Amino acid sequence: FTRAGNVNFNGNFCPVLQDKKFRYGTAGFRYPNEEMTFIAFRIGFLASLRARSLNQVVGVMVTASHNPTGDNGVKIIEPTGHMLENDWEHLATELVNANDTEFEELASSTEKSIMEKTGLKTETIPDNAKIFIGSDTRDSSPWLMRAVARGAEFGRVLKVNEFVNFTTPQLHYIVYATNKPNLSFDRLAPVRKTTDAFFEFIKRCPSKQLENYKPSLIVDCANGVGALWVLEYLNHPEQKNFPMNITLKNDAKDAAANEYLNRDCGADFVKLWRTFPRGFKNVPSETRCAALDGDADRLVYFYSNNNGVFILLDGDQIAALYAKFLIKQLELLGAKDLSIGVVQTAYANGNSSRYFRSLGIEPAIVATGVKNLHPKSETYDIGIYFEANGHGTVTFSEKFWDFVKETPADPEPKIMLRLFSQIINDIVGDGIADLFAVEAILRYFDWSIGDWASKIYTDVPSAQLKIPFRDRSIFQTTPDETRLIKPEVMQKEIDVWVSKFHGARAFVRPSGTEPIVRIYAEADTDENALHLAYRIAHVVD
Ligand code: NG1
Ligand code: ZN
Repeated sequence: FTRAGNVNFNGNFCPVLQDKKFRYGTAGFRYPNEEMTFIAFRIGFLASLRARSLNQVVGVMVTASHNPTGDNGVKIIEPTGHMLENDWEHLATELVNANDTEFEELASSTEKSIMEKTGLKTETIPDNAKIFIGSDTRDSSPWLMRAVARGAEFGRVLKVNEFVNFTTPQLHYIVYATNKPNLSFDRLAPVRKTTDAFFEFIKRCPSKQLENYKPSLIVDCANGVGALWVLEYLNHPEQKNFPMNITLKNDAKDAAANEYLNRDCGADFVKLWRTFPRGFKNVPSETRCAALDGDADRLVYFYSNNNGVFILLDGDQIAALYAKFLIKQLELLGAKDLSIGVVQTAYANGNSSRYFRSLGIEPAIVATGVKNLHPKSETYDIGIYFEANGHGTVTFSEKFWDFVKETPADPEPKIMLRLFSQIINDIVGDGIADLFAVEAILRYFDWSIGDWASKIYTDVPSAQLKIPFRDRSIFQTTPDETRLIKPEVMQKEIDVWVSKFHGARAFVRPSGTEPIVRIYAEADTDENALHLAYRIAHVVD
């Protein structure tokens, strides 16, 4: 490494690219892995300043989630387990875009001003300042972890723990738990929390004789780190009595894992193409299937019905299932003073939002990215947030925790609420914890996957396209991302096209993770939704 971290993972010198502007996007920095070394180094440096100014453990996750194996990324995790604060994202962007000669000077002036603001001497390294670096299964990850560690060292933090082959949500949870004085740090703590509560929940489900729910599930692991972790969940002390059996597919754990990571499989593939991932050809109809993404923070369900039609149950459907269960428990308890809310993005299927309205909940629409959904969700006693792509969870307020505290002779719905809150990873969206939460609720209602698909709502037809676009900075959207402010003409043309279709809506927004623009359209039929999306693609191109 040079002082600015300019060596890529092949060992080649890699000068900071000057013709490219890098941005801390929806999920940190995500680029082709050969461009990532100096970014990882500088993020390690910034994370060390964050850890020193707060005197706590800060996380850095190395992953490019659902993106192809040639990409990688880094993002900083706050001591609370949440996404990096906005002001610091700007600092990150500034540091990463500095050229090699500017960087050292900028690094030292940044360190000075941050430590001054904290009221500490520039060189202070408080005792609890520590960096946890996590990575998924990508080939380029070990190298980038080293770059992060060197960056942290450059920022004077030598206490660094590495968590290899970790899911993104596991790293978030461990950072959170380590900073909590009363929670013990243990790699398997979140796993046990979920499975113990799941066992207890299943024991207490009202219907003893199952008519519709079948306790078996096939999981597409996207050839990513989720495959290793689902096994950890199943490896429970009482594993012989595990209340369901799970078959893993696309669970390559060796060199092939990288070649096939997220390729024709995984939650993003299934959501985007609405079709079976590779390896699912012979799965019988009406069989419940689920897909994780490469770092296991997303989850979607799918199956083909008896007519051979592929049906997707995405993040919106999971949110609706959670809402149905949670509202039922609150009703049974007559607990009127606990607020319940739902947070979605512009990509939420129109019928999911209508379903929430029918339950008396007006969903809040915020900009794409968990960093925007999570804080809004925390404004409710029970906040359910999901991106349509399957990333989400449920958050709980202090009032909720007080309410579910164990007392003698607790009514059953209160126990079920408490257990549900333990199955879930309430710190961040977690594909595997969500999987157990979905299974628990389906078991509670004694529902087959077909019941879930038909008894809540059915999707309004929609289509999503992505088109390559180099200069995404020309786009500016409204805060909820449903309209373009710039280029103004483009929005006018979109409006004209939308008005030509029945029950339609559509929008475009620049991706925060890929050099593309995303197009989303809804209309009265699948063909029309796709047709409208293509029309809008022409407007953008
Ligand atoms: P971008 O590329 O900004 O649309 C995508 C997803 C987000 C989120 C991030 C992080 C869509 C439409 N967007 O962001 O929801 O998951 O990746 O991985 O799915
Ligand atoms: Zn992911």
